[in-house]
Amino acid sequence: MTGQDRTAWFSDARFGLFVHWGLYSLAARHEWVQQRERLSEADYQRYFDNFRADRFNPRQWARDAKAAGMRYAVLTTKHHDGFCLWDSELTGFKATNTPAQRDLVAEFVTEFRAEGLRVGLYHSLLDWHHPGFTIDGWHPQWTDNPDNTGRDMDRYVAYLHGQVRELLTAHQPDVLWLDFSYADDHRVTVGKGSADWHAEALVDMVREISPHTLLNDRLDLPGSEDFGTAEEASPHAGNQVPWEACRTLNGSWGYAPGFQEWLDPGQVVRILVDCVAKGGNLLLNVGPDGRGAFEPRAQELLAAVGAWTSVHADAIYGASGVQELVPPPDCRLTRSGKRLFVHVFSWQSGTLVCQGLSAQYASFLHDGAEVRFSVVDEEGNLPHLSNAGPPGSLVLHLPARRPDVL
Ligand code: FUL
Repeated sequence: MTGQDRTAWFSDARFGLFVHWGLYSLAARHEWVQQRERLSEADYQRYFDNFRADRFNPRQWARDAKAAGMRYAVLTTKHHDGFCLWDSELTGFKATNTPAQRDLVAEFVTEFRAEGLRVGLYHSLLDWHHPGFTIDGWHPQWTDNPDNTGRDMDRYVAYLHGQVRELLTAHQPDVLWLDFSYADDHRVTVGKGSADWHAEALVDMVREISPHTLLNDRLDLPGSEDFGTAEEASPHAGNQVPWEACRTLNGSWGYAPGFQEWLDPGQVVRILVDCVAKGGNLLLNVGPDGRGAFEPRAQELLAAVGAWTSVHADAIYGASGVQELVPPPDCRLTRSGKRLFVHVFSWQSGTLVCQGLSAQYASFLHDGAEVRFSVVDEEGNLPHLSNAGPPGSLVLHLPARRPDVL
């Protein structure tokens, strides 16, 4: 299967859900809590012993994602702490050995697919739990064993490949989201790039077992990726490969109620539009709580975003970015076939001058109401307005009040 065949659905889908869930969700203060607070294995074991997942309802997660207008979802099967959400035969450090006693990945895949969503699996290349993983400068126990005595990266890599094989074989995911290599970090000596993960063999295995699975770019093996990733930012326009920006709602990927600065639905919509206008996707994260539920405010936010995406679907799904035109100030442009969509981020009542645009008809997308327009004459004037803009510019006549869609 060619890369383009594989990515067609992805470039149409535009909007997905990222889910970070694991033992760190019980600590409730960031998914890197083990490293940041230098927690001992014993400290961390308490979360394993109390991981019940009694409010885990993946059908509800899928419905919340669908309500927002998301078309796919990516779940952390294992984050850097090494805890596995599925029933891996290669470790005892897994959800089926906690009080939860459930294969959470299998349930997630089944329920999301049943709701018509594509599924992606995030899998960490790093592993702070595996005894073979060569400790680096970010590891909680690094200071205890800086020489990595007794550690064996080959053993870890065999484990990593074996686990990816398990996931691919069981689920043939639509996306495999590996995370991450850190080539530019001077504090670490391993995990810096593709050689440490035996990345070529890993990619061959992915292509062989599950040819339709999309791979991200975090193996640092140029040419192997189906899409690029950006974190907490949108890349500039003009990227050649498909790309996806992933974003937190409040600065933490894992559940962290203490992180109070949340994006509001309007900000999320603008981030989504900005991504599409630049030719990319948005993967928006929700960190379920320690019992497996989405917080009410996350559900409310997803529903509010969905109220917008449902009436603006034509401008998002299957739409592309517009590189060749300069949008009016604080606006974004997306296109679908012959239809061009002008997204007005800050409302400007009166006239909105759109240079380089022409139109036969203009309307609001949410309700189909006509938007009247004029074209600037050769002297730069409109019938009732001089110096309206460059000759030939399309001028939209907007109502004083912004339509109340969000
Ligand atoms: C990063 C990770 O270290 C974060 O915890 C998170 O998973 C983010 C999406 O990728 O590289």
